[in-house]
Amino acid sequence: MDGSLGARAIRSTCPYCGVGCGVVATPDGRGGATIAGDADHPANRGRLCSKGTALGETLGLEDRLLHPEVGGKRATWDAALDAVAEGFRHARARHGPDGVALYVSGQLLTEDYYAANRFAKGVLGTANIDSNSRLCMASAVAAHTRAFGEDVVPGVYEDLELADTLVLVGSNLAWCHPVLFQRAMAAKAARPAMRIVVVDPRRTATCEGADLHLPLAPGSDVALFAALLAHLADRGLADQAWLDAHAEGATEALAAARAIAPRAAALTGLDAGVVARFCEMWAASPRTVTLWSQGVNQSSAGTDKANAIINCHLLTGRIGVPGAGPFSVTGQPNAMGGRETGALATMLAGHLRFDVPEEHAALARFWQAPALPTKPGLKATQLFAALGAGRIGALWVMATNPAVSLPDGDAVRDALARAPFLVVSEVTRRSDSAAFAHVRLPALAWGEKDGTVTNSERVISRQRAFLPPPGEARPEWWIIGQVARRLGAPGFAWDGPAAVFREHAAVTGLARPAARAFDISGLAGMSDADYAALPPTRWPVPAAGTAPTRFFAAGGTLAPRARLVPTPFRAPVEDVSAEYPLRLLTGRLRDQWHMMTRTGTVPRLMAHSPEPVLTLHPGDAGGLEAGALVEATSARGRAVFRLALDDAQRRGTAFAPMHWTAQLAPAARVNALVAPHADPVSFQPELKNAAIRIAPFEAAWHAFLLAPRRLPADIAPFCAAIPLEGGAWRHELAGNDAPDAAFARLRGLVAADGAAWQVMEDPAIGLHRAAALRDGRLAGAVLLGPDAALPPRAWLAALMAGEGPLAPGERAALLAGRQPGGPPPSPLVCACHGVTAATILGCGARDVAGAGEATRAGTGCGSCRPEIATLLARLPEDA
Ligand SMILES: Nc1nc2c(c(=O)[nH]1)N[C@H]1C(S)=C(S)[C@@H](COP(=O)(O)OP(=O)(O)OC[C@H]3O[C@@H](n4cnc5c(=O)[nH]c(N)nc54)[C@H](O)[C@@H]3O)O[C@H]1N2
Ligand SMILES: Nc1nc2c(c(=O)[nH]1)N[C@H]1C(S)=C(S)[C@@H](COP(=O)(O)OP(=O)(O)OC[C@H]3O[C@@H](n4cnc5c(=O)[nH]c(N)nc54)[C@H](O)[C@@H]3O)O[C@H]1N2
Ligand code: SF4
Ligand SMILES: [Mo]
Repeated sequence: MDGSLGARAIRSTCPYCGVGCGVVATPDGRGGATIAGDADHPANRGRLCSKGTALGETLGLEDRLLHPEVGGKRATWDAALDAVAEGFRHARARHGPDGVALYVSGQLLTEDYYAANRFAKGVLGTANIDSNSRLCMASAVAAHTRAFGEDVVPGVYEDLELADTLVLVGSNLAWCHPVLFQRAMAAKAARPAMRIVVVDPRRTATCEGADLHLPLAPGSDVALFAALLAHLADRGLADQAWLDAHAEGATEALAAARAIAPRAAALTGLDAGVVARFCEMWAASPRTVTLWSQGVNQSSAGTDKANAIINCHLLTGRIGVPGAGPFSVTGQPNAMGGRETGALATMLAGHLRFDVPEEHAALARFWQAPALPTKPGLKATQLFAALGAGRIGALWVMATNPAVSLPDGDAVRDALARAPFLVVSEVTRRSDSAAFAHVRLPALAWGEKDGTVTNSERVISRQRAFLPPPGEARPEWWIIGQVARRLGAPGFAWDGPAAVFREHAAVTGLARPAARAFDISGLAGMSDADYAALPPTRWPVPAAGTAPTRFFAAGGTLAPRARLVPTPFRAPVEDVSAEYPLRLLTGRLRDQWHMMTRTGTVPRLMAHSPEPVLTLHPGDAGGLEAGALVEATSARGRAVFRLALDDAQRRGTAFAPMHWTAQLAPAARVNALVAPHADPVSFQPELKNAAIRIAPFEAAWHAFLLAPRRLPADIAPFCAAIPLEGGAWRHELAGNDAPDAAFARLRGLVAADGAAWQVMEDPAIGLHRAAALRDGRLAGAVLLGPDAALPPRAWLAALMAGEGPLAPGERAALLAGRQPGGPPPSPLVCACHGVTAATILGCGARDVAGAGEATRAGTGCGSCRPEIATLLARLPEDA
């Protein structure tokens, strides 16, 4: 399968989640492209989710960083590269190799990741290179390594479809790995006996397709899987022959599990009958896949949680066979690539180990790196603590936004502000972290860069360029190589990504004669043309011998032997108290990607959840009303959100999204609340368990403001900026100054010169409304009142994009915000076809398929299908 298809279409890979869907991009010749699913890619066979479908809308250059900057001023590449080299030379001379660092990302291509790791460990001689994968996959990596001796995902996606029971633990698959979820749902539709179980404190969209939901207490997964392990042994399901041949540690692991099992219901807060039912289902189904994600990994017991899951598969030998196995899904498009290149503080490169002298020596020789570090470096949270303490003289951040994504967010921002020398490689000018940088380097973005990524099932796919490089943006591997050579390093003379890849592939053969699961040395001799045409390729690809599709197949060899690990129960580090009575779970929304630098400016993707919302169970609301602004406070900091009430939320917990930053909603940065407590084995921080309290956000006024452009997000103590179709922006605001003064100030910001204003004010009740008209069209509006109960926004927002002059009736209705005779406002459900909840509820259909036929809702990417089902389920029987 070649990269090019016909005249202009190019195959590439989606830059978002670890499913790694293949796409076909057809550039329009004007800097844009249409994006479709690649029917030939094994991950998705043509499917895409809402984010993948909207990729074509993220290609604009408006916010792009297009030129290097030094000290906030545009610089030539030579000057910028000299500055970076000099900054690192100086810092290393002053602080030693432990006083310089790189912080990188699972959104780098494998080639970039390889170059960064060789630069840090081989040239700077520091192991201080860590990745945002520390916040994401570190617990899975540590658990795999403990259980299998190496970081290996045994199974493949097809196993999800072949399983009789699919257990999803701490995974909101419907929103976060939508195409995998769709594959699982299609398998269940074809084989209704298939069972899906969701283990998550919240009833998420993923539960819509589930047969059983276990809303366990946050952090208690180890207790559930301890109960399961004991149950499996009691039922005589331990596969003794398999254990004898392939594994060790079963006795100790079982003893630890038996010590917890009697308390499983109490510790998980689940009904004992539900725990028993779960154990029965798992036990009765030899073909079981237990898939996990961040509800497991992002925990101070993350590694134990993952090993508790793997233990159950090892005890029963349910691993490495079609339809069975533990399955850690990766988050980022190239989370796996970072693990393969070893661009983490705890790894060397290519699954080579710090603690094996021959492997260390082989790599030092290969890289001509006499100063190759001999022990692990600082992990993400330690790295930023060291930066704050003045122990890091130079830091280079690539393709990640630590100011927002790391826990203890305010302290991280302070550390970045105090960094003696900070380099940020970015694609956007609007990143919270780049704002602190001394040197900003413009990197190529998706669609422009060229290389490989590896998805959750070990399939290496090409990301291919289909757009020309804009401005002076350059590939990351090139930038790194230029700095390395300025520091006098040998090597780094690559003429393209293929050369980098070949070098990386060669490293994976260095462990020989020791056996290594991760071996792609068979690709080390690939020609440039082969690389250009590389079809999706699952590792391993050894230079000689056969490559298994699944690792640890029964009867196969395990090298080294698998290990069951005892996992004693530990509660989350922060406990709730009278002062902080709620547990805050954080995570993702369906249509947003991380810190929103790409998805946050696409109106269609912002329409589903336009504002940062904190969700509580109605029983925990304590008189607070949905739609109000609330302030969450923890021992670390505070953040402000719009309140939603939902009985899908577990009592005693709150949920808030991770996505908002200082760019769009400065008060709603959730990591201001989260402490940097980390798992003692993986050092992955506990991002899902902050103890908080909620109080009303005291505001003298609330408002929304429509403007033809985006306004700075610091115009009010609470601001959430929302892009609208047609280029205008909506700003949800609240503040504490005098309402009339705020109103005048906000009107000034709309600044519609020469506009005619309609104004309505009743200061006695704190009501101030104004709409600006230019050429008979709505050019801006400020609607301000004493509380959050403001007029609806949808109609006015649509008018901002309208073409012709307003009708008299429309003009008269502007300050009421309601279209004369129009439908009541209703939230958007289907982002692909713009279908609202009201339309779906009113269409007469009773099921998702019927609603699709009647309204097209759910017939695009399908990501909203669980939500449509939930909506329809709420219809009364006789409706
Ligand atoms: N739409 C979208 N998709 C994405 C991303 C995105 O930003 N947006 N990011 C990608 C990335 S990098 C990642 S890592 C993945 C993450 O994918 P997921 O891990 O599926 O997503 P999260 O929302 O972080 O968390 C999953 C669930 O864990 C639950 N949870 C919290 N605490 C616990 C617990 O103690 N036990 C259990 N069992 N569950 C718990 C939460 O309620 C939440 O529903 O998504 C990827 N896909
Ligand atoms: N509270 C809480 N915090 C979390 C999580 C959580 O669940 N809860 N999840 C954690 C997880 S799993 C993850 S993965 C992290 C993600 O957190 P981050 O990595 O900080 O999130 P992104 O917004 O994806 O950051 C990527 C940055 O790189 C830029 N970029 C995009 N493409 C390129 C490129 O090609 N080259 C370069 N140089 N830059 C590029 C983007 O503009 C963006 O600023 O957040 C973590 N933080
Ligand atoms: S599931 Fe969606 S976000 Fe993930 S790779 Fe596929 S299209 Fe991209
Ligand atoms: Mo992640």
